[in-house]
Amino acid sequence: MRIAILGAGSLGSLYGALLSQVDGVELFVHGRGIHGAHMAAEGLSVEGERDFFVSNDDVLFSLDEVGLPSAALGTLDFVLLTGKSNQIEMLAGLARQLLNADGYVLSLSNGLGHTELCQGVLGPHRVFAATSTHGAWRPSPGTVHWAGRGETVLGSLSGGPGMEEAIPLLSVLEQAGWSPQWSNDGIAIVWRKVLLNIAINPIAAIAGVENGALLRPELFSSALSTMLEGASVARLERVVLPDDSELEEHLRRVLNATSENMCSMLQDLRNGRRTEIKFLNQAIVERGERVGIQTPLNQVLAAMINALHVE
Ligand code: KPL
Repeated sequence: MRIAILGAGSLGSLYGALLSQVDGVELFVHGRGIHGAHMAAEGLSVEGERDFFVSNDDVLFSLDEVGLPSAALGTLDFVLLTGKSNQIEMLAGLARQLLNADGYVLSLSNGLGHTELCQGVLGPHRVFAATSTHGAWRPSPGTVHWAGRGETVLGSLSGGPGMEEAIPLLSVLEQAGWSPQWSNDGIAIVWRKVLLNIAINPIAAIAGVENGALLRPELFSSALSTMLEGASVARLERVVLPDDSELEEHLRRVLNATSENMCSMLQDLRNGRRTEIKFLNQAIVERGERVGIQTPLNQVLAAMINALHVE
């Protein structure tokens, strides 16, 4: 099976590294900048939950600055988009060039709207919903630290492929050690991940703490209230969610599993990168206005993160 990872930052590099260990997978990992250049020149090191090295003899690493390798065009069975939400439209355009006639795409990005952008570029028949709650960050270029085992969930979207089409990828992800789950409600899985990110990311980023610190009662209650504001918007959009106590339990589980991780928003701020706030808390505020409810906690958090952005 030929699989590509496009937008290989921390999470994408981790998915690539584990998939590279599975027999029968031909892997192509497309990155950029100094991390991408290190992977292409010297390979990729993984540390944390597992320590191992991926040689550049075993994986085709390529660089956005150089372009897609022509040998890969039109040959890929599955493309995983792991870039930031604001890169997904561009990455979906690259995926269109890479996929074979029966190939599929999934976007593991955070936030609302990226899956619809993929469907717009590639057509709904090629797109799965997907989420990941694994924790990963980059201590140095060419190295990814796996900072917490989370969950990988794939799901179907209206007009999109179903479980039968996902089985080959689910089986490879299982062999790579990801224990993937399947859902027939792709919209709900994207929202459940968004609810975690609006609760965890801005608070951990502003406080400058690892995820586990949000288990402290005062931070946990702020995170939970922010999450439940988002859940009210989702329910008014007719998204089917579990009840609040189950959402709370999910938040606690992910904070425990990724307690030593620096969330992606904290990493973005520390590295002077634009955050995904527009697709997270800011999107909740805008959608709340559309369905007629106020979301003051999300509004304050979005304003604070926007004020911290380096232009
Ligand atoms: O998705 C994440 C992120 O950091 O963006 C979590 C699951 C919160 C892990 O840190």
